[in-house]
Amino acid sequence: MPSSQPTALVTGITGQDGLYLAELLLAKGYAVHGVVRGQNNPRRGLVERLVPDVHLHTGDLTDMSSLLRALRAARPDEVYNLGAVSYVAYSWDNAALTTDVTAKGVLTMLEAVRLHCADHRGDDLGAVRFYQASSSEMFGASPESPQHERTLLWPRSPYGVSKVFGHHMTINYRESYGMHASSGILFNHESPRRGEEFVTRKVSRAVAAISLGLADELALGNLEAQRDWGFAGDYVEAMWLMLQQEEPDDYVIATGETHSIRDLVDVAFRHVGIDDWSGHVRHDPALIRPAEVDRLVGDASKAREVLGWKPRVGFEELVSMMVDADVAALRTGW
Ligand code: NAP
Ligand code: G4F
Repeated sequence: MPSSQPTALVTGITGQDGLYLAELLLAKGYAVHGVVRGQNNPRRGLVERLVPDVHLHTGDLTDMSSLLRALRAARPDEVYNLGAVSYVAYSWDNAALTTDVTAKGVLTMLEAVRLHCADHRGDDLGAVRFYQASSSEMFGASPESPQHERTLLWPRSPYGVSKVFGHHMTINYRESYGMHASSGILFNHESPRRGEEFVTRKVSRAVAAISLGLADELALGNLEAQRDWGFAGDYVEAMWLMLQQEEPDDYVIATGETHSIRDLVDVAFRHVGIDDWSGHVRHDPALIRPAEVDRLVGDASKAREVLGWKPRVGFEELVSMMVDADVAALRTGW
């Protein structure tokens, strides 16, 4: 960490994790820069409202020169590559786009950092530390449980395959060029800022609406899949900790507990006083995925031992927090 004010550049700043990470870094005294894609991006205003001190740059992970410009303007000590097409179900219908952004975009960003260091940082590849947002989706159908850093990767979707590419490319840049490049293999993490396409937020939003008499039904796909769900605010702290280590490395970040979608629905409905929710939930076969990841549960002992990281928010607290936030938002007509 330099003695002057540290600087970070974050791709995916408009997403759930980007916002929590920006808040964390600002609180730690960083100058924070973010990459926002597209013209008139509707989420740009959200970033400007929630984290007004962040400096925004227009850029896209598929556009190398835009990333080089952002790097030159920010001169970061740390780059957090959070940008991705991140919705697994969408990745089957848009497999080529997912590959361009979620897979090749990682290579483009790594290469942009390498070129930036060569041209503007005295060829010092250690001048910029790099974090890659890898995913437990990479484990997919792996028979091992719980999953750890050396578990076989067996992705089950174009998204998962793309994340495996980005993960190995990050390791390869570390091994080939000595870059300080770390990869966080994060299990599902959620919050009131989670996109409404993901199951936790879809459930919290619908349960809140049903409890207020604004809706009656929630359509869901596979209720039996199991996920290791944590709180996004806890997980961005792990990202930061990885880049504070002397040596770059890969870490699983997880709670070590797994719950089914059925458990999630049950906890959410019980939180608003509805014990028998069977009449409110409809099974929609269209929401079943071409290939499912049946069960994820992570072993984060390495992160606990090396980073001193552990999750603070438990499953029931997380679900209650999300339902309460959606009730409050719906009450104010948001
Ligand atoms: P998210 O809310 O979906 O945010 C994704 C971000 O990527 C958004 O800011 C989005 O911008 C940006 N993006 C999409 N296409 C881009 C492009 N072509 N160029 C630049 N940026 C682009 O995801 P999240 O939950 O915050 O997750 C952050 C990262 O962690 C992602 O890489 C995700 O795959 C990974 N991850 C997430 C979890 C989880 O459970 N949340 C677990 C493991 C790994 P727009 O707002 O403009 O769309
Ligand atoms: O909430 P999900 O869409 O998250 P998924 O597929 O686990 O992916 C998320 O976590 C990954 C980490 O493991 C990230 F890398 C990724 O970017 C993303 O953030 O679905 C969770 C489970 C699946 O098994 C799905 O089949 O919920 C099941 N599900 C059942 N009904 C549903 C629905 N998922 C969604 N989104 N919508 C449903 O109606």
